[in-house]
Amino acid sequence: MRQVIELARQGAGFVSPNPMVGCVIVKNGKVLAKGWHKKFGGAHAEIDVIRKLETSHRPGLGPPPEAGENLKLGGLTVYVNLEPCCHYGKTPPCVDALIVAKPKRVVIGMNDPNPLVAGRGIRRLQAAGIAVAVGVLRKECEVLNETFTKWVTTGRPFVLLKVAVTLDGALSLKKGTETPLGCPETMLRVHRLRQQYDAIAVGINTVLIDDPRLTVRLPNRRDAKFYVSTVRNPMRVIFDTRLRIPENALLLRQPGQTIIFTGPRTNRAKKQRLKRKYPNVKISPVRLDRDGHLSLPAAFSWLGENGVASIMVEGGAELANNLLRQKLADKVILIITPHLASDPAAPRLTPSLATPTGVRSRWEWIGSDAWWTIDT
Ligand code: AOF
Ligand code: ZN
Repeated sequence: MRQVIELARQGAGFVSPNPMVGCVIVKNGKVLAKGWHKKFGGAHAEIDVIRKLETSHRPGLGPPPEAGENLKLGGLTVYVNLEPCCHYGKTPPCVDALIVAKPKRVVIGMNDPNPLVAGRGIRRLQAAGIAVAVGVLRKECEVLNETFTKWVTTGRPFVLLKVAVTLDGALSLKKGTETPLGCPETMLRVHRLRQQYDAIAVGINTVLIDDPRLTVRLPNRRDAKFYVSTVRNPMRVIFDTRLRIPENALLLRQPGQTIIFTGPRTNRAKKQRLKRKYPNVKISPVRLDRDGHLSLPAAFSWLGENGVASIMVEGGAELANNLLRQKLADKVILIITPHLASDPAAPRLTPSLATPTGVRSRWEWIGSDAWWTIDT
């Protein structure tokens, strides 16, 4: 199952809003074939691995027309981190292919939380006389697909709030200045995280102060220089109640899609200009909440409906505080950097952050920064 999870992880950034799924087929303790769900809309992990095995059983002939056909899986065990699906989505049900292939046993990490599956896949396998074991490395499997589970059960994206703070808890060194910079190891890890999330969000003040690009920039293996990813950049999301975004903001000119959430009655001419100049920018009106802020639940619902299963909120103070106050963050990462703010007026996190202990909160050293991860 550990191998299955590692295989599944290779789909990170490519399969969302589908889950990451890996699968291996084992005989007498030996792995015969491995596969994983590689890309949204593509073959599921079970089909990928069954086809591989079939191709190796029929040299030169390629896979048969129906997955699982002509394959004697008798005596074989299938390991998969998620319950095989039993519904027609973009692909036919995996349980059908498994029932045709008829392995001796299917070992499953966790149930599929998708209401269309939710236990029915397991029952179909059992009804076909296949032994099923569920819950192997369940916790690890659940963590692997925490964003999928949130999205498929609520229709809203999993929200990660990531904030860098100084030793004395400030979100910037002085009022109105840039956020404290993490060490190089932190930066690298943040960009890796960005690549795994469907969207990155900031409030308009962060755009006005930092002029961030909000792209994935990772080092090239050969020369270790940092490049903007050509493979995948998450959607950029800007919360901008009064449409104050500068028309030449750096993030507008980056590859990938940008969504600007605005309140009602914003400057029509500016909207038109932005749309004309940047075809990959979408401006979406959102209702205001009682405090006059953009309604975060409404914005998240809109994103969820548009296939965004996960979002990383990267600042600034106002957005972070609103998220915490409304208890909308599913996970919080506080990056404590070795700086001291010189200004008592520098912004801080104001809502109390309950401090769960044990498995739900952990500390790590990343270079010279301390990362505190809290599952809320
Ligand atoms: C599996 N194996 O590798 C994956 C599963 O639209 P589709 O056909 O891609 O179906 C998507 C749903 O199927 C998804 O919501 C989840 O319930 C399940 N994903 N199931 O047996 C896989 N990716
Ligand atoms: Zn499937």
